[in-house]
Amino acid sequence: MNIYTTAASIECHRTRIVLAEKDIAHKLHLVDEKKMPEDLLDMNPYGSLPTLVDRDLVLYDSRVIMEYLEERFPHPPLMPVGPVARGQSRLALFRVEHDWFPLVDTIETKSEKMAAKARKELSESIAATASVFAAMPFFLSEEFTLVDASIVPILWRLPHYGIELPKGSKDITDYMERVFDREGFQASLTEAEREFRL
Ligand SMILES: N[C@@H](CCC(=O)N[C@@H](CS)C(=O)NCC(=O)O)C(=O)O
Repeated sequence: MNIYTTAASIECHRTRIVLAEKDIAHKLHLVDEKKMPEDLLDMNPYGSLPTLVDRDLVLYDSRVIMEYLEERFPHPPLMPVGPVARGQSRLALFRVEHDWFPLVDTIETKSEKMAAKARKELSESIAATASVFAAMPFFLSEEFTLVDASIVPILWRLPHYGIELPKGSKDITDYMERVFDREGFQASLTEAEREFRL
């Protein structure tokens, strides 16, 4: 199995976390998104990262890749079992992708004025979720799931984005310590990502 990812984007990072949590043997190709290799452009019409190649199968879009890995390598499971819990997990994934990912994109790529507004919005939105982080060891779950794999890349980058969570965010910082300490999370980090918290 081959995976092509950037060294530091949150979408790419969440797929590397799933690979590491499941201890899936793979070859990682770190790609500069501005210099996409020709063979990758031939395989993926969107020329986007991450891209996963598993024998004849080529997958792109980080959500599609994570869900494929979950089904192809069911152990350890990164989705709950029952339909209600799975529905809640999928809704949480949708909300993270819909509400938080675009704010990260604005912080990383738009003007300082827009980035400042996005920083404030992201910080407030994460802080407003404190009770969910407090309720269970992982997000809406007793076990680490795809939702955690999607949230952690953002939390890891908060200092890099210039975001300090408001005072009284202990439940969130405790959660951060729990997930940052995981073997899988540590193994998922590229050198560039390690530098976000040196
Ligand atoms: N929705 C996609 C977004 C991926 C994405 O935006 N990837 C960027 C790198 S962070 C990329 O491939 N940029 C190069 C391009 O689109 O040409 C996903 O989750 O995989």
